[in-house]
Amino acid sequence: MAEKKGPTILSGINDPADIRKLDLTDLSLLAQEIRELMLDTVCRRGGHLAPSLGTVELTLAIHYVFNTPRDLLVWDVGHQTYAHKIITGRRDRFDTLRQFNGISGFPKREESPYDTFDVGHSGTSISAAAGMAEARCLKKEDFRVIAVIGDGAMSTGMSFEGLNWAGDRHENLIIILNDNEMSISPNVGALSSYLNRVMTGQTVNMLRAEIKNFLKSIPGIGEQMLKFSRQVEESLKTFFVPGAIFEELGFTYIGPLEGNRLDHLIRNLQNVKELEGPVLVHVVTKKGKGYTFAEENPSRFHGIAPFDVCTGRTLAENEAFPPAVSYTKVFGQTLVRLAKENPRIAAITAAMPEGTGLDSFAAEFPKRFYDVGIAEQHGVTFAAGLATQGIIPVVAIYSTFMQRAYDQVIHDVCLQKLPVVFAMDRGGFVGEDGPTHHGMFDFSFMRAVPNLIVMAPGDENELQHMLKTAVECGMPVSLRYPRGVGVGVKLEEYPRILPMGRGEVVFDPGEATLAIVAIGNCVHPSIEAARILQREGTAALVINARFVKPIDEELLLETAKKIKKFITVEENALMGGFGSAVLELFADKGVDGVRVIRIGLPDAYAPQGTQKELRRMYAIDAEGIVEAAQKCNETNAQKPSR
Ligand SMILES: Cc1ncc(C[n+]2csc(CCOP(=O)(O)OP(=O)(O)O)c2C)c(N)n1
Repeated sequence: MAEKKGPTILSGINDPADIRKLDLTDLSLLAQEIRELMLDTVCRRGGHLAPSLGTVELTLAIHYVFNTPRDLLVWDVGHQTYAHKIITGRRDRFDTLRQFNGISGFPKREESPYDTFDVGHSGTSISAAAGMAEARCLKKEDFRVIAVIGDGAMSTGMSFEGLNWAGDRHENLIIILNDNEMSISPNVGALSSYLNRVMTGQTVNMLRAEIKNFLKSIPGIGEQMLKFSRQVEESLKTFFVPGAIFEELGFTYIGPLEGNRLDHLIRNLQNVKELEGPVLVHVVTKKGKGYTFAEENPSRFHGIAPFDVCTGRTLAENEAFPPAVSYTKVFGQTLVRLAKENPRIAAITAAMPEGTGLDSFAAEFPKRFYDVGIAEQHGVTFAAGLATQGIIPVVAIYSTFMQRAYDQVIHDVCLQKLPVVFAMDRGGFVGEDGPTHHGMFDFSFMRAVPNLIVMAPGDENELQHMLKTAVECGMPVSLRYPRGVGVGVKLEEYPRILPMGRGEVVFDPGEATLAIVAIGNCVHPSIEAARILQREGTAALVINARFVKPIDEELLLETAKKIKKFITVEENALMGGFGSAVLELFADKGVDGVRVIRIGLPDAYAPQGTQKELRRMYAIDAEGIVEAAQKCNETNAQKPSR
């Protein structure tokens, strides 16, 4: 990286208005300085480096040409907005990126007037921008609305819905398609292939060749017509425009533009600004631009943990003793193993083969592996279709993105009792990606669905058993596990089937006066808490519930006969979650005199921070469980005796 010398151009940029005063040379230098700041920050903080490196010129050009924040700039996903953040008054706070109490890695309305829409999930920009354009009309105001969307996000159902709407409304709306041919992994699907043909000029050439062949084949007059067609070649070019698909949908198509060239972008955007109606600007950028490791491996640098700039290796990879294996890895390896034994198992991802750990499955069983693109809804119903034909689909989608496909879970899978397994990674706190990405609702929303079994393993070893149980039970199953490494327990050699709906006592100090009933990754902190409590003189029994549904009624009711104080622990919203299931059981069965304290997430969006910080903040850790137990003891002690 360049040494810091003297005042930089960036140090004088406090607002996009400052950018509009620069000439092209200084703008190019500014782009370089922004990249340096990004690299310097992300290598320490982690984050979405490759997407943000690719959009530096595009960001500068948009703010240069348009009158932001009066003109509204709407980003899709928002993981490519670091340059936008840096030039819109957040340069000095950029070092706090993704940290607890720091600036978000995504646009956030409360952070800046330049952030017009909170975002983190793909495919929202066109609809949100269309809504803003409509509001402009209702309010009789005059400003531009510009949505920036990647080629991956363009493939979501929502984007198609938005295009379908906006193309027919004829409102002024600019959609900038940032095409880098990548989603997180290489992009998939027919739209992606089409864009690729547009970029390489194949569509125009193919059509031209086809027409020429056709003309030649007409006996007698064909050759003459061909001559004539050469004369009208120019008009042919414009007739068979690249991007015709968008033209047909009602957009004026401009492009493909070179998205990492400031002069080219600025000149073209200045023209676009004058156009009326819906416009689609196709911009081609290089993901990871300016940092060789990211250019060469944009998937790896899509979202990266802290890393060494010189080697491109993450700090964890540099450690002599790698940490315990991740849940993701155990999931991926176990599925490969199960699929070897059972040829009916298939795996589906929605654009996240590496993130979900399905890359190993894809390598081993390419014919049984499906990357459907950022299309969670399609992925789930596609799985339902497979299941009707005797296939056992395992749909690996992060908890937060499964929210997209809730109707498909209810209507297409569970209503028909189809044996689809929903493997949901990133259940609970996701960490630095923050509120858009925490998986804090799945126990609640999955629990409510009839025919669906809801389970969560207490550790990585149990994940193996649960996956085997899930693929063999012949029912729809929701299986969630957390982001990150497991607790470090030994992995048994053979995954086995667990008894359905049965929990397990995992810590019994004898003569217990308190029962801690935990689910998923809260089991181990509960055991740790019980050990601390034991030293303090409180005997606490710990139950690994394993199943949110069917809940182990027998174990819980038997326990409630002897123990009158319960603490439930979950990394999920308290509303409708696991603790609620326990309360409902006790209420429905008329269990009297049992005090239940629920630990979990309150009715609020959790902020960003490390998982550890967030667990401390919400007291979903051993310390929090001990505090709850003490509170439970105090309230009991304070109760007036009758
Ligand atoms: C609904 C949803 N599913 C999955 C993701 C995870 N995700 C984040 S970015 C991304 C790829 C986006 O690709 P593209 O829009 O082309 O942007 P690029 O990163 O290439 O700039 C994916 C799959 C998400 N954010 N939202």
